[in-house]
Order: sequence, then structure tokens, then C-alpha cells
Amino acid sequence: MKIAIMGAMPEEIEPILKKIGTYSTTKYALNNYYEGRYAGHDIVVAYSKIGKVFSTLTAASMIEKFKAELLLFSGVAGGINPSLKIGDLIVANALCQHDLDITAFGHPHGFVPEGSQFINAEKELIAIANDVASDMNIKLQEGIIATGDQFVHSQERKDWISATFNADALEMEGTSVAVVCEALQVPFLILRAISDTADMDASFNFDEFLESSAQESATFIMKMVEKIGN
Ligand code: 3QA
Repeated sequence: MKIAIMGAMPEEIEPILKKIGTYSTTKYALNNYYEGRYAGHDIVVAYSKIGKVFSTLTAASMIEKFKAELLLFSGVAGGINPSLKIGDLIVANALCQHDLDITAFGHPHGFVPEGSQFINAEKELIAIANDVASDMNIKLQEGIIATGDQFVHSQERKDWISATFNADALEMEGTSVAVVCEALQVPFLILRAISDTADMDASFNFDEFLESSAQESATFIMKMVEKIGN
């Protein structure tokens, strides 16, 4: 099976490319796509650049151009749920867009006609993730991930996202990737390791923990690839 592994930033895919070892590079749509093999699978890896627009383009390209049949996202996130500490892993069981707002017309936050406020994740892939977590003897939290084109660094915004969507973590790409995968009927999983808690210390913590948290997520994702059947 051909598996796409994507991140948003170079730091999020570097440990994955290192693990794959040898790969070819293809330039497409102003980005680099890396193809190699791992654990009996064809793999395509890319980082999209930050935000919903770039991640939509990359996810769609990985599926339509590079023929990925399954997509795994690996990266970091801001924690909302106080049980999530820096370095902890969360897998999305539902995702939403916290910055999508046509509430002026009486719609709920994150909703547009013919869309849905939440996108549900694949139960089968979450089950594999839970197996990997028990194999590795580490804690994996399941929860709601809220996506928006904002680096959140205020308690007020974080509290609003928590109250409005009951979200456990936030980031800038997961829901756009989920929208693409749902529409193109490709199973997906969004995994994130916490790099900061989206409060006034967020940018400082993010700089300090981006690399180590990205590594936690990448290690886990590669274990998942090893578990996924051919
Ligand atoms: C942040 C990255 C973007 O791809 C989303 C990290 C971790 N903490 C977050 C927070 N709010 C929103 N998202 C996150 N990723 C991009 S800004 C830093 C760019 O530095 C998840 C995430 N609190 C580049 C150097 O100038």
C-alpha cells in the first residue's frame, strides 16, 4: 500500500526522512515530495508549509498526483486539555475549524452549508494507534483537535476554543487534511505531540520543544507504518 506521511514544517518530517534513509525527490506545485520504502510500503513524505491552505494543497497532491492510499499526519500541537503536557501524544478522533465563522447567518462556529462542524476520524487507524501505544508502553490520548490559521498564544482564545468546540488540542493543518481525505475517501490519521499550551508562553515553549515533540510524533508514526498491513 502507498502511504503518505505529511507534516507542516521541516522539523516535523526530518526524523521520518532519516528513518526512511534513501528516497527520491520530486518537485511538484512549488513543493518537494520524497518517495521511498519503509516496512514493505511505498511511502511519500512532504511538509506542506504552515496553515490550512498549504496543507490542503499538499494532502490533495499526495493523493491525486502521488497516488497515496492512506495518509498519516505527524507533527506538534498546542495543548488545551490540562491533562496534555508538553511531549504527550494526542490522536484526533474528531476535528474542526475554529476560525471558520458564518455565525452572522445563525450557523454554529466551524460550520458552512454542505460541510460539517466536526469531521470524524477513522476508527480502524485509531485502533492501530492504540495498539502501538500499548506496545511502546506510552500514553496516547484521543480527543478533539481544533484547526485554524492562527498560532494561538493567549489564554482567552484558548478558553474560547475549548468552550466552543470542547477541543483538547489545537494546530493549523489537521482539519484541512481531514477534509481532503474524507472527500477523496482516503483513510487518515492526525497525530500530534504537544509543543506548548497555547498560552502567553506558547512561542517560547514552541521554540524550545518543537524538535523533541516532532521527534516523539515521528517515532510513533513510523511504528504505526510497521503495524499497517500490506
Ligand atoms: C506553528 C506550527 C504550525 O504548523 C501549527 C506548529 C503548535 N502550537 C500551536 C499553537 N497554535 C497553533 N498551532 C500550533 N503547528 C507555526 S508558527 C511558528 C513558525 O516558526 C502546531 C502548533 N499554539 C517559524 C520560525 O519563524
